[in-house]
Amino acid sequence: MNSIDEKLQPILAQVIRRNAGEPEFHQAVHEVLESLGRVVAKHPDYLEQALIERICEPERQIIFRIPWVDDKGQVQINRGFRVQFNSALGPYKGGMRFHPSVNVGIIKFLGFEQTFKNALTGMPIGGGKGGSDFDPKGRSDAEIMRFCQSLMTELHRHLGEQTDVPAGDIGVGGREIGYMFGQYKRLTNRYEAGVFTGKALAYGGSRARTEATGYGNTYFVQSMLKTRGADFDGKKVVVSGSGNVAIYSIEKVQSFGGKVIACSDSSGYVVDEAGIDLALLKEIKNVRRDRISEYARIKGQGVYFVSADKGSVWDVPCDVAMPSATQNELSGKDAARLVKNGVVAVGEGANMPSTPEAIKVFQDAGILFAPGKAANAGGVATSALEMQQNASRDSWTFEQTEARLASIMRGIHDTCFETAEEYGAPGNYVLGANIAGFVRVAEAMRMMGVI
Ligand code: NDP
Ligand code: 2IT
Repeated sequence: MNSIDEKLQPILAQVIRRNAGEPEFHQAVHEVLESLGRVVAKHPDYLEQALIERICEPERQIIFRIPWVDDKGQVQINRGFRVQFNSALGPYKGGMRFHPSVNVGIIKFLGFEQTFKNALTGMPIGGGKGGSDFDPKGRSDAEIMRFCQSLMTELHRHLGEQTDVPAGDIGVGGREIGYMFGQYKRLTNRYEAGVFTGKALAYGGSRARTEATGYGNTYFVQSMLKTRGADFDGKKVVVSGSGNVAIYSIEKVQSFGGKVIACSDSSGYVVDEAGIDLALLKEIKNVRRDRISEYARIKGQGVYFVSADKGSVWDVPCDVAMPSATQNELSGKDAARLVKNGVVAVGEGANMPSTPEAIKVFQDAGILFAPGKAANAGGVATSALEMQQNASRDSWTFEQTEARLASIMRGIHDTCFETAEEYGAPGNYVLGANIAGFVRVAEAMRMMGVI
């Protein structure tokens, strides 16, 4: 791990003291503070005005009870969260995650990262994140609907198209957004389309939003490869996960001539040297909502499944790795194996999927490494385009929307690349993303006084 400038160490100590038992949040703050030593050397006023301390403290944290009745008539209780992290650049913006592992520390790390990510997009959006420890696996449609309605019965009072605009994340896709938006509309008696993004096209969604995160990460990796005169053509790619981000990364990589040979879910991974059959994967995951082992069972000969207790998808040799499942899914050991097997680029589709040890291994080996807050920003950037279409009561074509996404991703790549050079760390996209994102938020806050 790189060290933190001694002027910034008390800030980390304070964050750890104030947010005890929240290791993911500490990890996310640690990484950003590592990058900021070079900034405070140039701008001591950021320290004098306590801008870094202020950015590390969420503006508001909401924790609430979600009671609901399951199909057997039993009362279930979950916990809901919304962390409204920073509104210097616009309304709080960020997804909702439904997963049993969700707790306040995880939502806080995600909201913190989101603040810088959203700043990097150049769009007028602040940072926030929410979710629940609800586990959607095995739940009926009716249960999902009742849960979403109960959640929104509390959360609606904290939202608004100018206040806080949620979207999807792990366990939250079009179906859940529909139920949450429907209940919001009912409770407020307002058709406020811009209060949610990731909506279906039928009621104010944007074309290309579903695809945007995976497509965006692929565009980012393409830009990184280009700095070394390379491209995706003929490259072997491994993508972890098989959810929204993974599926649309696979789709775009394939369209660029890359061959995705493995993907996973929490139960294990599949390898298909002929290239993942995306139509089958979409059918298994989006229609049947089944496990990844089904892919190997249906494909048969030559395609195999390895369960999660027997190995990791990062055991599969590849040229490009795109971790697209969850935080800390790629360890230092995994990174060392990937490097040994000849990986040349890593693009983080998920939020904080590589551990600090893994990032160090990649950077020491001179691998092109794109941190999630830059590489997966295409999702939220397209959410901002959805808000723009809602505000103007307009609807753009797929081509027009994807062209905006592609140009935003190239812009983020170039900003990170150039910022790293300017601050004396050429090729370090982590440093470039952290500094460029931070400076945008800090400048806006400085101009607004002590807020
Ligand atoms: P989905 O729910 O669609 O898919 C998540 C995938 O990751 C599933 O294959 C899931 O497997 C796997 N996964 C989730 N948790 C774990 C875990 N603890 N261990 C192993 N595998 C796990 O979510 P998304 O594709 O939307 O999100 C994936 C990542 O991308 C997250 O980190 C999210 O924060 C990030 N992201 C998402 C954006 C979006 O627009 N959706 C935008 C930017 C980032 P299983 O089904 O077995 O649980
Ligand atoms: O992590 C993320 O950027 C998301 N889950 C998408 C957020 C959004 O508001 O579109």
